[in-house]
Amino acid sequence: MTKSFTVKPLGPAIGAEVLDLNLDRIFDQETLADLDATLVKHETILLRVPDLTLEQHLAISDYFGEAEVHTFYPNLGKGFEKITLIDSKLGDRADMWHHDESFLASPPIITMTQAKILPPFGGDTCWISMTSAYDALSEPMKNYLEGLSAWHDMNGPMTTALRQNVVTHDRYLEVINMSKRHLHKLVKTHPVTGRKALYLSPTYTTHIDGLAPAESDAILSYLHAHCQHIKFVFRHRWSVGDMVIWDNRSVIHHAILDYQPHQRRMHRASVFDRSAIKK
Ligand SMILES: O=C(O)CCC(=O)C(=O)O
Repeated sequence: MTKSFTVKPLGPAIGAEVLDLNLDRIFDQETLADLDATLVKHETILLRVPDLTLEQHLAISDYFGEAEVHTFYPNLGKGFEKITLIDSKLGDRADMWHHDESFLASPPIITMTQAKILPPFGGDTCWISMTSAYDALSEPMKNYLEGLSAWHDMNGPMTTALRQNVVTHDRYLEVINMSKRHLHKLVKTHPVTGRKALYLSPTYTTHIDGLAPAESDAILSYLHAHCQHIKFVFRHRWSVGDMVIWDNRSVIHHAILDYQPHQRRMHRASVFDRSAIKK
């Protein structure tokens, strides 16, 4: 059977648009498997699907893994708890580089976000290919990082959001009290492609285990600057109905907060690896 869509790469390392996708075939296992393969290859893919229903959004997420109820963002409720809401009117903006929920032991592997309300300008999202950033390091640096792990902690960015007074204290204090943090390897291998990727973000990564604070700060700040080189970045200007799916095992992302006082509202679903849940 021929593929039910075509793929247009949007950059040399990261980003591709899925064209001519027939939504009637969105539930075909073959179509979903092709989407999965396209995602893994291009790390971040764009679908223009303004007619996608909430049920279809959940059906796609169900193919990729076990959809979560997000740790701290609100959701649609009423049977749609697994559709997370990121709405600037509620104070949620995601304007920081991060892997989704890397403070968890098994963070979501894939996230799919659809634009519902957009500001008249701005509000783009950017993704960094952490595989390309890894590939561009020297061999001695790759060897040095190989054995290292770093802590990812939820409380830093939550406390910042509280200090900025953009979210309600009840909601975020509850989250801060969960005090979630986890130690992850600094270099992870993608289970499908076998490619290595850096695993760190200025948002959640607090320090490299076992290093003196000054050593850890110096290496993390070098790595953050290295990853954020524009040659590793894919940037998308949203239209209402666009859905972007990204592979958290290969990319970090950042939504640009340059549209105030306008509203920006996104629906998103993120999924855990089912094989990791069973362990
Ligand atoms: O709103 C966006 O564009 C990105 C949202 C985000 O960071 C997330 O879903 O984790």
